[in-house]
Amino acid sequence: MEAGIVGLPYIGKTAVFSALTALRTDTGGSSSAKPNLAIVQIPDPRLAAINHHIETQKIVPATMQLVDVAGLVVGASKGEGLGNKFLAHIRNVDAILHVVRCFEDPDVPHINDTIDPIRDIDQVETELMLADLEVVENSIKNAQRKARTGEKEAKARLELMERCEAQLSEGRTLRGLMDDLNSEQQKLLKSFAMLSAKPTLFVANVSEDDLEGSNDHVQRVHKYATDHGGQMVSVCAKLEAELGELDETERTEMLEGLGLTEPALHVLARAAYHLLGLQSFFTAGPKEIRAWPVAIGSTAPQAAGTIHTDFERGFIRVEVHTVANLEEYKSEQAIKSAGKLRVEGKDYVMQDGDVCHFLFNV
Ligand SMILES: Nc1nc2c(ncn2[C@@H]2O[C@H](COP(=O)(O)OP(=O)(O)OP(=O)(O)O)[C@@H](O)[C@H]2O)c(=O)[nH]1
Ligand SMILES: [Mg+2]
Repeated sequence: MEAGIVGLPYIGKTAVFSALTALRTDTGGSSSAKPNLAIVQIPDPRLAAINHHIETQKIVPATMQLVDVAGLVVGASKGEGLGNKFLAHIRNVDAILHVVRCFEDPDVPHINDTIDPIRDIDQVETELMLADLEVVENSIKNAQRKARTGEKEAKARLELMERCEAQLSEGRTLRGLMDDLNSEQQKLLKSFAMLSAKPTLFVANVSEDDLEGSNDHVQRVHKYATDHGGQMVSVCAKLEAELGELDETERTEMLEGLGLTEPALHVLARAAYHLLGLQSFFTAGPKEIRAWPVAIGSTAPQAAGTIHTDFERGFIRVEVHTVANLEEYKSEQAIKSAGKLRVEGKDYVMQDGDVCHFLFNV
């Protein structure tokens, strides 16, 4: 699973990417077509909470893959700039982090000269929708041909594509259509990898003097996100980059000085993880305490399969408790003695934060 950072040129995408990956990538306004790829760790306070009661040699957080796509220019859907190449990068991601410039800084030029996040969002989303419209129109032609021969599957495809065409013609993203579709149609639409259908998180890149995001620009992005089937997180990429340079103690001091409990970046990383439809379960032992990513709604055998494919095949049962159980009873032995250790079978649907011991036979 992979999230992609998307937005207009020079609005802080690489700054957000670098901060998230703690890489010191040079942010000199690259706009190259080669995307930057990185693995991002998902900060999770529950790992330390587990470690408070279970000693271990190492702690391994969950991760997700992140791509820094170069800036999208107006006309990309018609091949402007490195248009089609950019759009192809976006097509491959499972979710979009749409960075929007909300900070004022006369030293940093803006491609549209003024700061207006809604205009910027509109320009980017229009390119995505135009690219989708092209796919939709071609698919309609194709499906019409096949439907004439009585192919049932083609009829369903035609009906869905016509709905997509209507939605896009009204200037609305396919994201907004998802909820109105039945599960079969959703699955079909996903198979087309439409750009404007991808789950989207708007990342408002705010000024250092407006960390709460109370200024007008941020409020407008928030409203837009709510009205257009997206979510929003605000971060100050510049400040996050500075925080990343500090050691643990200095960072805590700086955050306290700002009245924050954790970097906004942590909030962003977790939001992106959820946007990808992922949640974590834990394994904990003397060798390692580890968070594992698993798709929301996965069963216990599928979760076991993320550790090792053999574990899925040979799954017998899983013993489960929670971080809250551990905090109350202080040890896994005590949880068991209190009768709170659950034993679940192959139909068990994993819950976020389950601490697991899998039993399997290979
Ligand atoms: N004041 C201020 N400047 C920022 C902030 N975020 C980024 N910048 C500056 O804005 C400029 C562009 O930032 P980048 O991160 O390279 O922007 P980008 O969107 O990746 O640009 P392209 O890859 O060229 O499309 C750099 O000079 C950054 O230092 C911020 O939060 N505040
Ligand atoms: Mg960049």
